[in-house]
Amino acid sequence: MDRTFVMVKPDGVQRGLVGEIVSRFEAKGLKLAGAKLELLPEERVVEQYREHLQKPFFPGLAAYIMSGPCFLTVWEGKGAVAVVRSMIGATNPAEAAPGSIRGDFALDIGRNVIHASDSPESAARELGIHFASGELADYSKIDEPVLYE
Ligand code: D4T
Repeated sequence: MDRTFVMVKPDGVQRGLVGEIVSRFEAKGLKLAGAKLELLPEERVVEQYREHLQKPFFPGLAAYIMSGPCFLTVWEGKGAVAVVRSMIGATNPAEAAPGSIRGDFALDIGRNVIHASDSPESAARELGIHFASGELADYSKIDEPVLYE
């Protein structure tokens, strides 16, 4: 099964959207494999967003991500990376489709509520930044026989 890393950013936590967001992934059929609420240290924010280090928006992005706790999760399921990316919507919430998380709950690219890995390679990299192997749960879920062909 595929695994992806999903993080509710500090604006999503402050706005009380954690439950709604977790509910959407659960209802889709994805399996929660790890979760924690955490104030991210700067080193991990730099690692997470290393491709953006030289971009003009990076200092503001880093300050925002460290402004309060993030809710970090790992989800498993068939095609989990692409499924979750489509559920969160476009990076700019103004362009995100209604029905997507950013489309329904955000207005500003600098406060877009949620992050999710954009490829299986990114998912593996980001999981390694934020979770130790002992923090991930390996278990069967009772709905698996009816979820999958
Ligand atoms: P994240 O990584 O947060 O899930 O966002 P995306 O994967 O959808 O988009 P991204 O990597 O291109 O951008 C990372 C992060 O930077 C913020 N951002 C981005 C910003 O504040 N201003 C900008 O102009 C851009 C392009 C939003 C998401």
